[in-house]
Amino acid sequence: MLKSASKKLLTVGIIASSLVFSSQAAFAQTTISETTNYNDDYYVAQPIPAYGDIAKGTISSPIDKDWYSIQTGPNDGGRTMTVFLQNPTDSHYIIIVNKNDASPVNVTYLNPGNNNDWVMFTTEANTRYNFGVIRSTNSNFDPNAHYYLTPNIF
Ligand SMILES: [Ca+2]
Ligand SMILES: [Ca+2]
Repeated sequence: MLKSASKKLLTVGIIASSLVFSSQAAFAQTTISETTNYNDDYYVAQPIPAYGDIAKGTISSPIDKDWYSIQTGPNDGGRTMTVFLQNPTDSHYIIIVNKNDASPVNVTYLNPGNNNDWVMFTTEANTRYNFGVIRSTNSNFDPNAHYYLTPNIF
């Protein structure tokens, strides 16, 4: 009786650890740090390697702009991309989105009125999406506090 109970526990334990391993593999995230001074416009955007990766940077002056980009693949047409910007507590930065050579993108704001900015739009295949992080008008900025920008696709 005792033997079969511990066998069962062992089995549950193995399943639980394989779930942990597989979810870690599925959600592995790379964090890239901004390349200081060379990211102030969309045409020098810093590539984010993969959906779910995190770009980490700072707004270092009132007019600092930080651009990042991600490239969609041939099968990504008609999907939904979200871009989440986690801001420092006392600073409100916003996301600007355009595509390729500054073509406009219609975005929906998912978190209006809150400090973190979060946008959503429908993707086209084989397209470079550019994300600018800028200080919102009249917002404080903190050159020592990081923001974290994450694009995801669904
Ligand atoms: Ca910066
Ligand atoms: Ca910059």
